[in-house]
Amino acid sequence: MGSSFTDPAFDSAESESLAAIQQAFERRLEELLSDTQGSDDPVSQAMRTSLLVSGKRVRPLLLVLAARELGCPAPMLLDLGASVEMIHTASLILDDLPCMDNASMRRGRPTVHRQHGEDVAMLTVVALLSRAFGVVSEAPGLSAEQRTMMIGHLSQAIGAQGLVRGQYEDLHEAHRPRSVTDVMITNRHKTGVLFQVSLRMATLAAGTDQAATDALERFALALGQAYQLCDDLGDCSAVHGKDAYQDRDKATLVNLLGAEEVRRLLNEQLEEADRYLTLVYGPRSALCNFMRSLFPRAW
Ligand code: GRG
Repeated sequence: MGSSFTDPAFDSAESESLAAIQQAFERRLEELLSDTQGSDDPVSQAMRTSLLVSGKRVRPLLLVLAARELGCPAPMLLDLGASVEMIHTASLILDDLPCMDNASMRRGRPTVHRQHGEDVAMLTVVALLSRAFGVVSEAPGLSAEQRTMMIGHLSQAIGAQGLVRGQYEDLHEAHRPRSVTDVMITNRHKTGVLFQVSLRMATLAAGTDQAATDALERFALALGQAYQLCDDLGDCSAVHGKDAYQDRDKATLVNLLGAEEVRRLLNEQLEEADRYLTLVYGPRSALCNFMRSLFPRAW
């Protein structure tokens, strides 16, 4: 996950186009928050500082790359990616609160509640979630049916059987003895579902057939497991800009199985992700190269 967009995994043309997508995405995020610009209310300021900082933008880039390679035109994709990034950022702010992970640093900066207080942090979460749904409802070039389906999938991904469930399990189960399957289910809810909904939005935007939709959702879930395993291995904590050793006492797979076995599992998940991608795009795709760049030690 320590990738930059000049990784050797990309050939120069792809690298250029990925950098261009990333720049366009940052500009669009800024535009979508334009009503908060120059505002001196702390919630608007916290929305800007939490969102318009150096996140890796993995989920929006997955969405945009997947949909572009399915032939979908670009403008609406940036907005859809922005909505997912707003939800992801909201989840990080909530996760950092003293009643949850009690983190002091995020994305290389003091956490929102440390900067502005817990009340502002919680209101910022609500404001970002609300804006995320607003962005989908206004995104250009979508039919009413596409919008409704996307909003339904996003709501499920966040809800009691999605991110919320993963977070609850992480807070309340992770300090007890757990099986490998239990931990993988939590990881799926904490990380996989937001990757899955990003790919789902890409396939809905592109109007893809069911077989490709299924394959890309399986790709996303395998990638989500790999991402979480990489995080557990600690290979990535520096680039997260979050507190180190936060997982020391948790039943992570590294604590249960040891680092070597987790590296083997990580490679297994990446191979699975690769297989599903190949089914849809063939052996060479920008999405595949992007995935590889996220795990430089595995390849
Ligand atoms: C309010 C949307 C919402 C959810 C409520 C708090 C909560 C439930 C869920 C949080 C779950 C959680 C903390 C998942 C962590 C997933 C993860 C791998 C985070 C790190 O993602 P990166 O590496 O970080 O993409 P950056 O900062 O680069 O975006």
